[in-house]
Amino acid sequence: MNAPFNKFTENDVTPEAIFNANRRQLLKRLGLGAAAISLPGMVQADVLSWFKGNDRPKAPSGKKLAFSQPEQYQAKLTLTPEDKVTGYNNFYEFGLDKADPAANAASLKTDPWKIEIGGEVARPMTLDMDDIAKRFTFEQRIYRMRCVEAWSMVVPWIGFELGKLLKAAEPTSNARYVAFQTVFAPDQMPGQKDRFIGGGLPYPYVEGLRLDEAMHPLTLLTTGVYGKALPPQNGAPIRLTVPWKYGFKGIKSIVKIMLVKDMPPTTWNLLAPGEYGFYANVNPHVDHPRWSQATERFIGSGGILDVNRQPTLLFNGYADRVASLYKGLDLRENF
Ligand SMILES: Nc1nc2c(c(=O)[nH]1)N[C@H]1C(S)=C(S)[C@@H](COP(=O)(O)O)O[C@H]1N2
Ligand SMILES: [Mo]
Repeated sequence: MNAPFNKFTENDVTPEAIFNANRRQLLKRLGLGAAAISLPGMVQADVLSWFKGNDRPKAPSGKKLAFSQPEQYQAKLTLTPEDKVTGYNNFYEFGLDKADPAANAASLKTDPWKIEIGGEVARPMTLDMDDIAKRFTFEQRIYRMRCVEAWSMVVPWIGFELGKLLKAAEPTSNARYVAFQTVFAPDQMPGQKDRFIGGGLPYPYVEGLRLDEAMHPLTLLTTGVYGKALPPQNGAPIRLTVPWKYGFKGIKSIVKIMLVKDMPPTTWNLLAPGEYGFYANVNPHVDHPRWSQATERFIGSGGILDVNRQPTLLFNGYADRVASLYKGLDLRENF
């Protein structure tokens, strides 16, 4: 992403860009001066350690979850390895570097946890994670995941349809959008306290969906990954997964879900409205103002020399399921 303090784009830090470059040359090439060379977090882990593949944080082992594996959602796609799914993250509350969340997010207290569902509903409710496990059955769904920064993964998430929770709350006829909020806990989330650590985003992180998007069966509330409860860096204990949209829509560590009348504010849109829209549907034909979205770098099992560029798919490959939601909408205008 491109917070004010994150001076280079994802395209500048692809393996291609750093091939044959040592740390100093790289920083120079990125136009960063001597001061930047002392920025250890941003550059070293993402660019150097990460794709060397040798000093990633070990995947934490969360609690095993009970879940089914519905055939239609066990896509036959090459999975991104677990250590990358749980070690290469965006969670700016814990820092801007891809390795920061895995290193720092254990400070977040995720148990006990309460999530409030309210606003334009007949049955507002507050649930803890036990309530959620009792009311909803979890399924594994293998989904493509595409970050707006033009990298992608394939992830075996575990969760349940957001629509089932919303139905239980009984949206009123006024409800047209759903607004989500991440926990605000500056004492546990250094990025919420310090704008240099948190990239200058307004916190708490907020996101939103149109009600029909939220009710779509592909839209998940996610409680686990790789067979276990979510580790904190992936948004424990509960986060959103909307597989046809850019990753920033997948708000983590949710405490509040409000049904509302008007389009709610969203964090990246507040920061840079010309770059990150409300819809954020994955679309190879609508470029980010500063980089192409036509292709993406798939993060698989390879190391620094493997450059897995592949074409970006319209709606991230889910067009047959979701394109009808956007009939008559100009996708370029509503990016
Ligand atoms: N609260 C919060 N949620 C967030 C983010 C964040 O910084 N804070 N980053 C988003 C972005 S940009 C992406 S790509 C995904 C990354 O999810 P993952 O780390 O589980 O792959 O989380 C999204 N949810
Ligand atoms: Mo992202």
